[in-house]
Amino acid sequence: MAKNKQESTGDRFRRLTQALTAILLCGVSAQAADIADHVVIAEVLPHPADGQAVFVELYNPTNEELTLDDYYLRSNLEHDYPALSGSIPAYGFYLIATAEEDWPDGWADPDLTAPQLELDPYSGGVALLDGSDTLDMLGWGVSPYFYETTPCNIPNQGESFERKSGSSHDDGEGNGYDTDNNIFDFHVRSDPEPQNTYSDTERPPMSADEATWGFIKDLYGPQR
Ligand SMILES: [Ca+2]
Ligand SMILES: [Ca+2]
Repeated sequence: MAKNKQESTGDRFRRLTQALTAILLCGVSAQAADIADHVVIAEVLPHPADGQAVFVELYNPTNEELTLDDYYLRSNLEHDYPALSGSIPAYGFYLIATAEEDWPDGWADPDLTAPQLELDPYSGGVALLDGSDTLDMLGWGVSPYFYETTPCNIPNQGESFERKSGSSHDDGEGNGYDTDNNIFDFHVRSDPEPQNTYSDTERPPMSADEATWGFIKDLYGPQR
């Protein structure tokens, strides 16, 4: 005859813990998978207001400094496109301006000036290449040269497109969210914030590994 085994409080707690861990890791993995593992286009101001200037800002969501020697930006199929140089810090930024004059006081200085980069203020796009590999694209308006899945809307003058930090945006957590759909991955900033290689770095939302360790420490307390 089968014994009716009573589940102990310890067993129940263990099962509950396992279930909670699984739920937590599923959620965190989905979030971490949407953070790019390469340099991305982080913020673009295609249609500056008076007193502003056109810029393209890049972000490095990885934990290592990356050299930009083979990196290029393209905004148009016919024009020459500028080669980048130098490097971008881990969790840091790199700023490209299209003109040397009229750069606003109070904005971070551009790391590179690239007059051959022509951004259309109404319907345009920009692509980031590493050698012949296209790493990332952002487009806006109607039928731009470059975009991912669905372009962003036509920008209002003075508003930038900023890549989000995650499925919801947190200003201090970088700009690494990349599902390859521009309309979901970017939001509009009414106060553009160009950041350069000297700007404070911003870590993307925590990785699955960090989340697992945090959860285990919370569960068992600090090691003695
Ligand atoms: Ca992308
Ligand atoms: Ca920015």
